[in-house]
Amino acid sequence: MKALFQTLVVVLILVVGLFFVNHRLNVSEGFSGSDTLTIYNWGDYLDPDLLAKFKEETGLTVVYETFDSNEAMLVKIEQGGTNYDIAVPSEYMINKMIEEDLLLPLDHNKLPNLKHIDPRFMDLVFDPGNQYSIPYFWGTVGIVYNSELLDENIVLEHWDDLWNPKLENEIFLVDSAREVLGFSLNSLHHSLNTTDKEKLIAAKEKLDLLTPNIKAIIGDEMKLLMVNNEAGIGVTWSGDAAEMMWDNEALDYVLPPEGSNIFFDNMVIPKTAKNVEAAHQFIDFMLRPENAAQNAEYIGYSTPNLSALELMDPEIVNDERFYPPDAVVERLEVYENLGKRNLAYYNELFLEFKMHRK
Ligand code: N2P
Repeated sequence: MKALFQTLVVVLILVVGLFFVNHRLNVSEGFSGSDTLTIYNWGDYLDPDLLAKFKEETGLTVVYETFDSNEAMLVKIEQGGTNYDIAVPSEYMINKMIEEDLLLPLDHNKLPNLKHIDPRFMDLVFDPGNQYSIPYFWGTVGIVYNSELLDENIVLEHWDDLWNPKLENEIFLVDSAREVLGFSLNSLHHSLNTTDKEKLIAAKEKLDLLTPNIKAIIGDEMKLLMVNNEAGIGVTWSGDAAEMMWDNEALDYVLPPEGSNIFFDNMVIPKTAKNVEAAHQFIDFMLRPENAAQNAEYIGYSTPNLSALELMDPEIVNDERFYPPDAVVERLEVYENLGKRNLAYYNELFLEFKMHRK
């Protein structure tokens, strides 16, 4: 009898022990279970107070990870090491992920706040009917510059102005293949969706000539460096520029008239998600006007949420640099999903340019 009791106690201790080990492993590996939501977002792309609010409202544990390019995000999701419940890719990548069967169709009945989204941002070609993705932020690629640091004769209006020999070591570039090859293509009056090898090589060679003017090719840290007057010019995304401009009044943002990129970053649920219910809950939480407005005022990107715009500081919403009028939007191009090979070629050229920078 005593032996049986001892055995039972040992078994009980083992079971309880295993339960805790398993729980710890799950937490540290970002495992999504019924009480956990795992989010994969761009760096600096969500007000942390909103995350706290979501946790408090739902009682869920949130695991939050960030990426700095669509390509890096794709690799991580394809590898499947972590089961993300939410990711926030851009349009061409969403299209690619749909094609590769990596996304889960969304249940619009669970998204009552979807009605707040401006119809202009719904039903776009990369995801007809928004079957797989829900608008989060949108923006452009442009030039942010510091009028106090630059010689007053320097004009920054066109992409070609970046190649001015007087701008030696003055430019930060965002570390992203399509953005950098894109503006070089635009400077040559080519589409930033071209798949023509000659045009792409010409754009890459033109970038090589920009090398003396480039101070660094970087990610989110560009914001702090520009705010601290470390360089006069940055080529980056609009919302990052807006945030810099809030902290440094000498900065301004231009969209060159020969064209640039307009992007749409949407929330998706990867097929490997473990907590589909909570993922829908999070999407709807972010669609709530007061939350979308708070997020946009914190992050600086443009919100596609019409009801949120009404709650926001009119100075932000009426700023045409970040909410450009239709006439400007018409000059902008959305990245298309160019297919595996072409995307690889863009990445290859960008890598070559970065590695052989003299
Ligand atoms: C970086 C967010 C960039 C989003 N902070 C560009 N698609």
